[in-house]
Amino acid sequence: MKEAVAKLFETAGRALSESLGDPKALERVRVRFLGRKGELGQLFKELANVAEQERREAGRVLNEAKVRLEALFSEALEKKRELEALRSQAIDVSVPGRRPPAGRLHPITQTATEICRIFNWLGFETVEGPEIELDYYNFEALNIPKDHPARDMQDTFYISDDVVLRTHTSPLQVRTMEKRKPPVRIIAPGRTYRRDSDVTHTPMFHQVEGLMVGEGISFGDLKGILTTFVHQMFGKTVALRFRPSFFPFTEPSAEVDIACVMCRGKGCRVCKSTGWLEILGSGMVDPAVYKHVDYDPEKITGFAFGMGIERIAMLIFGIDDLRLFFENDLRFLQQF
Ligand code: 2NM
Repeated sequence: MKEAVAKLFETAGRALSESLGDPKALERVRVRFLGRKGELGQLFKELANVAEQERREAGRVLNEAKVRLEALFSEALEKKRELEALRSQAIDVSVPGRRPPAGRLHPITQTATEICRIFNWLGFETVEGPEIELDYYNFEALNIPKDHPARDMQDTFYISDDVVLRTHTSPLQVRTMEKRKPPVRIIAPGRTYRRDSDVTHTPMFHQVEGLMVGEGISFGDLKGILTTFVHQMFGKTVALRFRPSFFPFTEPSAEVDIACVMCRGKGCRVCKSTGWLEILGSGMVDPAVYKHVDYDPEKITGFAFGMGIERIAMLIFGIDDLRLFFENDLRFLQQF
């Protein structure tokens, strides 16, 4: 009997290790040895043929074998479950990664950021302020009198008699001068609003305005700073010119043109055959503005400038329709 049991263990052990990877085979092996008509059961039946004086001992051996065999199978079953768990959790490190969808900055934001970066590098501090503004800061303090055409109901969104949506970011320059003593060197980006809507105008658009005031600031400083800006923004070889203009808050005033970025000055549809593109307005701050912020116009001089970001972005990126910036079509935005 002992030999038979030892033999049983030997074959069972071999069968077990051969069937480990395969759950069905494992069950087959279990039935073969431990099932009702299994090999161990067969040995129990043979107990009847064992000599009486040895039967007790043989029975003990068989019972012990049954316990050990069952333990062996449940161990194998446990191992099999662990293997399956590992297999189902396995990570295939060779599968190519999936890139998470990433957003990006709107081309208007990119352009405004670049403009501010250049002026920050020139020592200008970026300031921001309210889009809902007092008539006083938007017009009065900027030397735009009550009967000036810029204040026309046609152009301005009025919230009440003395509150408007800012039509430019200049009110921020006034607010900053009111708070700080000269010298002041600031750049003010932001949203601006005008009652205008056609192919080349949207009721909301973006501006960057700058201001540099202090003792002894001249028109030469204006030309130097704005020339440096144009060279940084559009390239060092681009031609530019200062052309006389008018703004209520500056005197003298000048607009800056650059040689057309499309035809390099030869004349095309973009520059309307002039070879030049207007990109910003500027001038020496009118003494009337200093009176409103309690600066002494006898001591303090300075210049200011302003530009539309949409226009700059169109030139930089070669976009021919302003409205594309406001449609939020991902096919358009993903190009930048
Ligand atoms: C422009 C053109 C010229 C300007 C003036 C001022 C202030 F507050 F100092 F008077 N801020 N911005 C200015 C001057 C803006 O935009 C085309």
